[in-house]
Amino acid sequence: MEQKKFYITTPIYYPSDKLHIGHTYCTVAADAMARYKRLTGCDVMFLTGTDEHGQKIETKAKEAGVTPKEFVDKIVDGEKGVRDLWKLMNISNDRFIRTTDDYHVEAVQKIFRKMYEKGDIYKGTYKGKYCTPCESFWTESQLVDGKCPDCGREVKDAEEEAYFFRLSKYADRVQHLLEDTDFLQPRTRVNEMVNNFIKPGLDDLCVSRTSFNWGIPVDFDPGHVVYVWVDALFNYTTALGFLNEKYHDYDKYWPADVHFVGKEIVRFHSIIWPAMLMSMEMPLPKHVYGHGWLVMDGGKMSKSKGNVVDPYILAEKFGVDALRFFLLRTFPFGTDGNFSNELLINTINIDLANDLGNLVSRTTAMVEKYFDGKLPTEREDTDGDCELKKLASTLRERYEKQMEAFQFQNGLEEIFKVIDRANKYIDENTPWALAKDESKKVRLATVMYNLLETIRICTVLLLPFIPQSCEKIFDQIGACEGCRTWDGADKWGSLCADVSVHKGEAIFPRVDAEKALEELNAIQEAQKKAALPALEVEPYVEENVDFDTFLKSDFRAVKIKSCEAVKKSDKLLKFVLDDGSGTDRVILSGIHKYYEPEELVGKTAVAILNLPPRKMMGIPSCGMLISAVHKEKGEEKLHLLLLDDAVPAGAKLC
Ligand code: ME8
Repeated sequence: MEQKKFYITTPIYYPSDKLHIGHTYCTVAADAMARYKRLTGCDVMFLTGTDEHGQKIETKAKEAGVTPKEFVDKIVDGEKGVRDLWKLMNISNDRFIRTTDDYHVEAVQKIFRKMYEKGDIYKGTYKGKYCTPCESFWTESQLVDGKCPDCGREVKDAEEEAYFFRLSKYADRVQHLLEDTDFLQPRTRVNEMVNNFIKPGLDDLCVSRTSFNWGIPVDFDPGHVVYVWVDALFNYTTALGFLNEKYHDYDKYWPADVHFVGKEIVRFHSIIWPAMLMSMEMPLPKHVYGHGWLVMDGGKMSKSKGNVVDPYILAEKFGVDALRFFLLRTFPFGTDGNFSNELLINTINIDLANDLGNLVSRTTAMVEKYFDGKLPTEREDTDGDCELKKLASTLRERYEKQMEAFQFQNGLEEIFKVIDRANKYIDENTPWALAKDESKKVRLATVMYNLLETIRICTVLLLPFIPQSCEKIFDQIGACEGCRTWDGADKWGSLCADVSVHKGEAIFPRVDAEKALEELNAIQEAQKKAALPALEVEPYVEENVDFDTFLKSDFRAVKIKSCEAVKKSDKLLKFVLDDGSGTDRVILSGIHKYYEPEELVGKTAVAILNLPPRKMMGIPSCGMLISAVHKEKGEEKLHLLLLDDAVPAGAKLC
């Protein structure tokens, strides 16, 4: 029988910043799917990569004082860059594409020319609204409150000579694809696409730019670069060798079985992408799955809000498998999920440390203790064993159903139902009591074997999620190569009857929740602070004061004769000042947070004198010292306005 093929892709990421846990989510999901399909015996092609052109990258590179290519090279290939992150997360991609790779550039030029020669790309003038961060053109009717419907930011009027793709020509065929097939999943995304984008009328799509250079040049019209989304979407085919000589797997793997994409780019993948493929007369991918976002406190993660979560920090603290597991166990793939550190720690402690980890360590410890690590081969099954055996030996079927529908959370839920049942089975059978009675040794061995078998089956099916930990569990329970496989996962009794276990260290140590939370919260606070503007000055006053009023303000140079903290006040300093009048003046000022009294004595400051006296802590204050205030990284800073000591007391400031 011919081996089944499976081609899966992630979106290719913009290397405009370091990737965060939200980006990791989709790649981990795609990796679990790819591993699952390999486990079932498929010949898998798993592609990821980076989408490196466009205005945003050009602008960021300019800000950083480097070329766009140098800029993206650092984020893609540099330390803790995109490739490093996927290595860390144990991502098993078969290929990695960069859209700046020569073979891709040449292929996109050929694709653009083909659609042009066919008449599906034509030259016109673009007038419309452009969102620079999203690199998207919008019509007036698509804007939400006059802003970009994707990111909510300001759009600007844009007009340029440009090439257009006849998207409108394919509207009916795309609508049929969405409504009448299972191309786009989950189904809930279909209405949104049809009602918001297709029914209001699909305009032709602007597919070239002249306002910046960092893109693939249109080879027959210099000055134009290919719209970044056209360039990016075709990566799924050029990475297989479509219209290039770098690879030769296009016929083998295309069409893709599934593109995993985030919900905000479903529009590009379910409308524009199929329309362009139709134009190119290429087969369409079988599915596009639009997953939800990981949000923080209800909002999308973004560097400017300082609420991005760094996967490096989490992986280092809790382990890669724990992080992979958390992402797919906690959130349904199709909808948004609210990330929190508490949730992460709870999932690790409850599912991994308590349920799975304990099951493995209790079972292996008992086999070591009661049988010196090697089970005898005789068995004595009872009716009470049937439920566990049945549940475990039919698990693969239930799990498969969920995995085929990309329902990772449900697939894991099925496994954990069996793990829970196995833990209960230990309590029901009380092996420690059986061990006390020599005549119950065979029964004890049976209970142990049933537990090891259940663990083995669950571990096979956990392989796509926590591959490194599964290998450790297999080693601990003495699973032979043959019983670590998909075929072995629905065959009860695959484990050798006289199996030897090797209890090792705890695979998922319990996390000290309080300590870990404190550390993570401190890191996130620091991050939020770092995201605040470096310098912030008080808002400017719009209202004018008339000149005469201003002249009435009596600003003078004053010498600080003495300065002391006001009793029972954290903030107030009491200044005795020489204002040139011959009589001491007392002013209180709430600046103790910024200055120690001694450091100000003898200095020449500025005060406004003709304010009505004000009592503070029972002491009258006659005037006000002038300071400069601003915020630095959100923290208030104050500098008392000091003059050259040559300025005499009483000199008027005007
Ligand atoms: O969109 N939760 O690149 P990108 C879940 N280059 N997913 C998230 C997320 C979050 N908090 N934040 C981002 C692009 N993502 C294009 C793709 S494909 C031909 C071109 C997901 O780096 C987002 O939804 O901005 C998207 O699917 C992916 O990360 C890449 O986003």
